[in-house]
Amino acid sequence: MITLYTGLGSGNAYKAELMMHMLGVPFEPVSIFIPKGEHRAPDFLKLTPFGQIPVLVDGETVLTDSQAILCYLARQYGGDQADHWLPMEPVSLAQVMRWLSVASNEIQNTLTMARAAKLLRWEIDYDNAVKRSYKLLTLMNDHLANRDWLAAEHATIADLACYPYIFLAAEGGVDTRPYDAITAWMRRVEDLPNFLDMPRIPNLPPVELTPPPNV
Ligand SMILES: N[C@@H](CCC(=O)N[C@@H](CS)C(=O)NCC(=O)O)C(=O)O
Repeated sequence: MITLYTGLGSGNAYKAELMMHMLGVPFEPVSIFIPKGEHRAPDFLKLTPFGQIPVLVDGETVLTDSQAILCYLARQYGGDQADHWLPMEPVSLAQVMRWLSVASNEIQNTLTMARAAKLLRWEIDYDNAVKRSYKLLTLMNDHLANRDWLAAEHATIADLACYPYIFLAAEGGVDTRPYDAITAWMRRVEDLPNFLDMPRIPNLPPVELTPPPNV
């Protein structure tokens, strides 16, 4: 049985949960509560010195990083859909990797940071994170204007990697509603077979949305 170290509110951990749910792979969740510092506990740091969730343990295999975990799940448990989720043909593989990089860099450093500033009171330049979030949303909206999926003609792990923190944008004060192509893409992701809604942190105080620049 797979064990997933996860945590309520973590978009990165949700990526792994979503993929396993969609593939019908059973797993046992172990909750790590970051606000209480459980990610710094010695036993957890033995699993990952980075002290981050998610961590996936499958037998002898211990994997960290949500993008890496998505790759593993697609190829190990994707069955006859493995090539769909993560194609091995060089150009298609590169297209998927490109958007996995966007998930772990551009999205993480803009939308995720704006949310961390609001939710976890991280001391970052919030206005700059919001400004760069809107710049990224504009780029992604343009990219999706004439295609259904980020990296291929069908859904891939790139879509699952990019979805969570765009879905959670409002918790960081970022308004995705004016971005029509992104909104339509999110609905397509949510309509995928066996989609799992992200469990939400209850009773979050409302966050004031920063108006987006003209789109
Ligand atoms: N690149 C990693 C980032 C993981 C990450 O930042 N996890 C957050 C929760 S969403 C965390 O554990 N933060 C605690 C910390 O960095 O100290 C991934 O994509 O999984």
